[in-house]
Amino acid sequence: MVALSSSSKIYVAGHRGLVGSAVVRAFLLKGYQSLLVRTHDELDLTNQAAVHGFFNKERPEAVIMAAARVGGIHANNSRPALFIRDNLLIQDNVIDAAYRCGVTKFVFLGSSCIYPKLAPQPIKEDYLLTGPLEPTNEWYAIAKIAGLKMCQAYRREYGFNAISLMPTNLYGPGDNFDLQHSHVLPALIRRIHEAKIRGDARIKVWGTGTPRREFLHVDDLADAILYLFQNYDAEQMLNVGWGEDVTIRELAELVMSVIDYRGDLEFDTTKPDGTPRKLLDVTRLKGLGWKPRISLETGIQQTYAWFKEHGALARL
Ligand code: GFB
Repeated sequence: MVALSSSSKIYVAGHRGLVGSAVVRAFLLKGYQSLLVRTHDELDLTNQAAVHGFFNKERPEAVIMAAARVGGIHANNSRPALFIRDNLLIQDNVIDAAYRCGVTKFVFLGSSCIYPKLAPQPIKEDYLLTGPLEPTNEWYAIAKIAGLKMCQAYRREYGFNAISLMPTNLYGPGDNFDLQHSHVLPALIRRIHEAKIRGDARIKVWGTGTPRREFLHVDDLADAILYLFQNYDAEQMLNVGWGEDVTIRELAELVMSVIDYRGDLEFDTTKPDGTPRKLLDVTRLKGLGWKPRISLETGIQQTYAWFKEHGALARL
């Protein structure tokens, strides 16, 4: 295991996003004092020269790669070029610069959408590249597959110590609550909250409500990242999930009960369902000694409290 101390310089890429901000919270709490961060205005990660210049100057010892172009089903489906271009550029620049500047530990983050649309459930890491992808997010998925393969290739050829983690659908404080471009959970929190305030009799839910999704609180993910940062140094990528999933209808009902909204659900079947199910098999991660703690109900309560305090447009 690579020895990194609490004073090691660790670059958290994407520290203002949902994942990056949770990583910063978790690492600070654990005593890591030398976190290096840059806003998008300070450093454009799609700019190769800027990224290499930054690494040459700052020479971080470790990197948590939480920077990515992300969004929900509509954002992915409507902006294929943006999603594949930005993600390929960002990860290519950061992985290569980190290797060239002697980074001794690199954590790459992917997504459960890298797996085939109709993969057997729960999805084991070995099912990667065994079938066609879900069309609504194949551009993002292809970029993420390229990222994890790049990490494996750099490990094999150059001995670069990169690990890759594949989180399931995430949510939590600092999420994007935009009604068009966000993921389902923040969209439902906002839509149901606003419907309650207006006194609407019903709310709209995209799709049929039958797809199943697994949700992991971002503070659990940050805890897993910290644990694996300290305890895992291998090529094999790891799924990070909660271990159970719910239908979108069940999710909407849970959010309604947390918000105490008594209206009806109306399903807008002109909107896509996406993949029918993507429950991750987390046997490997459990075997390494880590498990999540924040139940979906507790996590939604906490995220709703954050949303009420910060508002729809707030990011961390
Ligand atoms: O969270 P979501 O956008 O992403 O949608 P995916 C999950 C499910 O919730 C889909 C339904 O079946 C949506 O149709 N849904 C219902 C809604 N109401 C809404 C709503 O108001 N907003 C949204 N966004 N969905 C994403 C990928 O797929 O998952 C990304 O596109 C990434 O690439 C991410 O992998 C984790 O789970 O379908």
